[in-house]
Amino acid sequence: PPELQEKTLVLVKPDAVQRRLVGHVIQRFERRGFKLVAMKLLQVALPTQLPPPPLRVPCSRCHAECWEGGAKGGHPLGVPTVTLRCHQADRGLLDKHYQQLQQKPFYPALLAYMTSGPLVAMVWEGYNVVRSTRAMVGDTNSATAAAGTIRGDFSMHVSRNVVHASDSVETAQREIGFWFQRDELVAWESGDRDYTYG
Ligand code: DGT
Ligand code: DGI
Repeated sequence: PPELQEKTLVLVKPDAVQRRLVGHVIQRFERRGFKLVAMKLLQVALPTQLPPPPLRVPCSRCHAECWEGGAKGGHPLGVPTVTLRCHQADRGLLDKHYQQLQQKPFYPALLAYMTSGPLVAMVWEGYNVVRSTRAMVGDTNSATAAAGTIRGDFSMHVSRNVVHASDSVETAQREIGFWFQRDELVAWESGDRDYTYG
């Protein structure tokens, strides 16, 4: 049923990866009963942090030039040593994701934080998942986030607030499209569905 297939984007931000909180965050969504349908670790890089692409070759996934480039210095047999995959992991991704915040005074600090280390992007699925996830994540400002929420339990400050979660069904659809290619989402049947939803 479509109402069980609602999806939301959750980002486990770089502070949470550094603090080894990834598992704690995932556990909360699993325990609630939501279904994980996509997940990847990625480093979003500012253009100045990008290594010069060793080879200008089309990315095998997006068929455009991808900053990941090809084989470093060339393989002796001419076989690429790096699988070409475009993670769209450049600053433009964050500019799209935080479109409504670009004019805020803290946006440069937000960009620096979000590119400071790897983050984990996930798509969770289930009944009312967008609204439930916002409730599980808590207030944007960690200082006022309720105890029992992810931010209320794991974070002290708005500028290091551990996770992102989409704020509406429409936003979720857009954000999932920013962070994932269609074929990175996995449709699967969970065996406990009748015990989760009745
Ligand atoms: P940082 O980025 O955590 O290392 O520290 P700062 O000092 O660069 O400040 P940051 O990035 O947390 O915040 C930038 C500006 O945003 C700051 O001058 C005031 C504002 N701000 C920070 N936290 C809050 C907050 O919790 N509530 C409100 N209303 N404004 C905040
Ligand atoms: O959807 P949320 O993450 O709960 O909140 P949002 O979309 O309004 O803001 C996105 C992120 O921007 C938020 O998770 C942390 C950061 N942010 C928001 N307000 C402030 C802020 N960062 C700083 N330093 N100061 C702020 O006032």
